[in-house]
Amino acid sequence: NPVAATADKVVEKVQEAVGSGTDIPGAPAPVPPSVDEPTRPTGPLPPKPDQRGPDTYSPTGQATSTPQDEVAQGGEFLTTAQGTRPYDTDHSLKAGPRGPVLLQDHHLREKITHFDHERIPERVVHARGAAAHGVFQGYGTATRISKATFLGKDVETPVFVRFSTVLGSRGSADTVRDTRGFATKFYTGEGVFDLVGNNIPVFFIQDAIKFPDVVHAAKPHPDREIPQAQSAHDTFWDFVTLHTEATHHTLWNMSDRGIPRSYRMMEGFGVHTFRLVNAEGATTLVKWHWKPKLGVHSMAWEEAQITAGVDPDFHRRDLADAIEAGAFPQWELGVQTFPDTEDQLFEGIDLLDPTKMVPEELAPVQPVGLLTLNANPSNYFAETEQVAFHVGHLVPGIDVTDDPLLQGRLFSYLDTQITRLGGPNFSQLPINRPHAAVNDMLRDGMHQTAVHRGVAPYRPNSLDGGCPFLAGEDNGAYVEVPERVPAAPKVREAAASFDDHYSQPRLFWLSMTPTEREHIVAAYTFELSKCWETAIKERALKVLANIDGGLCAQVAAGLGLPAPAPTVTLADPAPSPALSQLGSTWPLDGRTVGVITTDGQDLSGVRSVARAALDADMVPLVIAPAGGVLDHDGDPVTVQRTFATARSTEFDALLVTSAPAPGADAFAARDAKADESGEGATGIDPRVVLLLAEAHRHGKAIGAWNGGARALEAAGIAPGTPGVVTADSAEDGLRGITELLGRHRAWDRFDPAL
Ligand code: HDE
Repeated sequence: NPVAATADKVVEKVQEAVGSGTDIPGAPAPVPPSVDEPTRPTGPLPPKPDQRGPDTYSPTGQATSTPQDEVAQGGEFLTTAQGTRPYDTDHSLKAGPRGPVLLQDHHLREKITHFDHERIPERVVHARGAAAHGVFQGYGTATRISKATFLGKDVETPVFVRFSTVLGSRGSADTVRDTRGFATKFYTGEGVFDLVGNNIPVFFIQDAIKFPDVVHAAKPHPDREIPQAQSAHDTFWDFVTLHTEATHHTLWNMSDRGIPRSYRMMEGFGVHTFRLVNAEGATTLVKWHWKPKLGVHSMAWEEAQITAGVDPDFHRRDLADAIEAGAFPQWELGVQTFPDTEDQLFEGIDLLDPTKMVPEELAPVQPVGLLTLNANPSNYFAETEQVAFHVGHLVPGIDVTDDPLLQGRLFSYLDTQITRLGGPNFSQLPINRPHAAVNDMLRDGMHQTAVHRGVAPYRPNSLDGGCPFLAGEDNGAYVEVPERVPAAPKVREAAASFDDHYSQPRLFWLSMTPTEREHIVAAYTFELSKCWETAIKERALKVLANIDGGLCAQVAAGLGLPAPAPTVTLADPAPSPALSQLGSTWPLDGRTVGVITTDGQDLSGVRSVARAALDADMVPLVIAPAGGVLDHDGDPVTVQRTFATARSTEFDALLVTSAPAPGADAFAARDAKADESGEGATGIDPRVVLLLAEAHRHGKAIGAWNGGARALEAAGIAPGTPGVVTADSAEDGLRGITELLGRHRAWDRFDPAL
């Protein structure tokens, strides 16, 4: 009887799963439950008005008072969302094993329904991000200008920092040419302060009302939804050439700043001017800066493009790996300070215009604290995805200015979370909860998780003791600076000082080294070549002519179009050397050194460079033909990358010992063929040749020892090329490339076309 057989199977399953019978027909006699069902509350109910639920215990031993986030994964058995233990989660409840699924299967419906709603809308911009926890330590140097207690000397404040690209959707690649977000949530004792900045100190537009327009233009075309995470398309260039205030930000995007090497090697900027207020009520205007301890570094454009394909999570992985390895990234927070004058100009620069920066040579960045990222999130969705930043999250001592872009942002960030996080209670999500005590009168709403007490959420009231009470300044109240608002007609206009769209782009251009300028020319040429409409390219050239004739002429040559004459003539501003990324040396922490070897080679050299690189806080990765371990000398060396998985873009430097000799691997046959034809026989694995050739093209440090020079030769790398070291031992090879690594690349060897 097949039905009876099935019933027996079900019983078996139940026995297997729960270990004891239930009232299923045919099941063995029930074993008494391990915990007695309570028949009545164990203690008296607490009296009103407390109204707390009884402190009972459940039969599974869970205390009902345990906070929900702790019980989410409590207990050893799988349960439904209601805490009931299903005996099977792999089969729907059916009328027989081949029969229809029953509507009564709550477990099935709950599981599928929850899954159907697992995704929330991605951020409308900055959708792709990576984040980390950390700590901010105040130096106390800012107390003169701000009463914010987290800036006080040695005050330690927990932080959560989210880095992001702007244009791409959540699954897009990290290494695209784009602005990067740098948003920091400080959980201060006085409430949450969010510093929601970017890695570029200026913005595309001067008024928030244009934000939907610039984003519509920069996002993929609405008909076919391409290109993803790119600015190299018609609508972007149409917008930025018709709104010439975007010229400055676009120039930064086309520079190396648009393709950072790592989130750890990026500056951050608050962009707008903020107003700080000290204990005496005196105000100072400031611009926020994050300065990375590792310096500012970028990828080469070709590297960024290759990486977007071979490792789209490159920046995310880089950040997480560094933190996991204990190489905690650090930034100094600094401020440029300006007197809070009525005109809010500094050296003729309008401090309310977010398309302008103030050169550091005119207003030095003064350090006020240190940020250290020291822990990775435990759950991407709960933390990185659900974190909600807002420029309006301010603490006493920090206030805003009338920058029209900032003013619009003060509305937008709260508004967007209501759609994205499904209601107004997102600040109750664990990652968004302030560490300061919260006692608001906000009630109810979607996803309310607080069980508010009392009957009078208004004040004053005579029923709940009049609480909560209002703080005065003495108790840390946030009091807006009573800034005087100019008596002026209501207009939809910008100040005349906002009309200068070219002097700062020219300043940036003049501050670049020749190599950096070559990269900018190449980037404009690439992006504009991707545009379809000639009229847009021609308009872009007109904009470039106003920045610099040489820049315009070179891009025009690349596009095959005539270079127009400038329409604006400007006196040359003094360059700001601080804007250039080249010319300094930086710590080597976290730099990746690939050590290319094969079994049978100098393993003791490999071991010794790996150890030396680790000791110097670098990351050595052994690259060999196949995975596993190399152990011909009895002391095994673990292989981290194979010739198939290694790509040059992952490495800041390469060291190579003798690569496979002819006949030693699968490529011997190919070489043999090449031998017959008398061409191209090298005996070197072509993947090693590619690794070395790419690293060489991208100006990376390369060292060879123990016959490794043959591999260099196969890759067409001439001995004595700048940044290439041939050494007698592995240790000498490492020493040779270390000095170069601090300067990031062998710039004199760098191919400008990349
Ligand atoms: Fe944003 N921006 N933005 N932005 N922004 C958002 O908020 C907006 C601007 C920045 O990691 C959104 O929660 C307007 C400048 C970062 O979660 C949204 C304007 C700067 C992040 C929004 C700007 C930024 C955002 C989308 C023009 C640098 C990611 C999702 C007035 C100073 C934060 C969200 C994170 C995110 C609006 C311009 C930085 C829609 C209206 C300038 C780093 O609210």
